[in-house]
Amino acid sequence: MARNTVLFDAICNGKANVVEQVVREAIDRGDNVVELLTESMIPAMKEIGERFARNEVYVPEMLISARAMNTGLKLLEPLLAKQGHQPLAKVAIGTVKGDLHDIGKNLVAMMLKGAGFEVDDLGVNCDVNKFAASVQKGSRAVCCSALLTTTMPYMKTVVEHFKQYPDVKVIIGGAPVTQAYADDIGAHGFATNASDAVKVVSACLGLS
Ligand code: B1M
Repeated sequence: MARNTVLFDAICNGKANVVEQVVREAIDRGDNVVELLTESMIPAMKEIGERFARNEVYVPEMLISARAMNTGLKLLEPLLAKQGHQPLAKVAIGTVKGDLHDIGKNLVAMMLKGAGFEVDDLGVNCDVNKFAASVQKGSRAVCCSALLTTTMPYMKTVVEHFKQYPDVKVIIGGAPVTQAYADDIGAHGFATNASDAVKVVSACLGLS
């Protein structure tokens, strides 16, 4: 599928009403929603980040783009999440302490739900106690998201904590995170994007 430039521009310019209209029309036409995400919506967030890095836009513009993106994601969520099946396993997901970015984390949560996992979404700014409480309630994997180089090191705190529970797998991801970093801190897995996260979580839990 080619890029939907109206959708791409609407997210970049923070036009939530246009995003809503275009996404609804795409759903009604039966367009491939995963391609809509990967070809138009995610690249728009990348573009806004590049503009921010070049000082062409500032935090308020990033925020309204994020709101526009979330408007589209809410419409896509029911299509990405299958209904009525037995969960494969319960997993916790959260953006780590100090970090408020949640779009990527939300996407990973949606794809995990769509693949049949029961997802305990802990939100943003999660400290290790939040992840631990979810494990006490049955989560077998802990998925950590970080978008800032300053919050990424908190993932090591999470990994260290769960070393005492060898059955609990810690899987990490987010724009600044790499496989080398995951290896360095001893995480069980690293995923580059939401569909990769499904594969990595499944593999770590012995489900694939
Ligand atoms: Co912020 N921000 N931001 N921001 N922001 C970045 C991350 C930045 C790269 C922009 C830039 O400079 N180019 C930069 C970080 C630089 C760095 O750390 N070196 C930055 C900065 C500096 C900041 C502030 C410090 C700005 C300020 O206040 N001066 C501030 C920090 C606030 C805080 O968290 N404490 C801040 C604030 C914000 C907003 C609130 C305005 C807003 C977030 C709104 C929200 O999330 N609700 C925002 C946004 C929107 C961005 C950018 C533009 C877009 C992020 C995004 O949603 N990407 C971002 C630029 C960029 O990333 N290029 C930027 C789309 C999303 C689908 O991708 O999150 O990477 P991503 O998720 C992917 C994968 O990474 C992976 O799968 C996802 C789907 O494919 N993945 C996982 C993610 N989590 C995973 C977990 C897993 C597995 C895979 O677990 C297993």
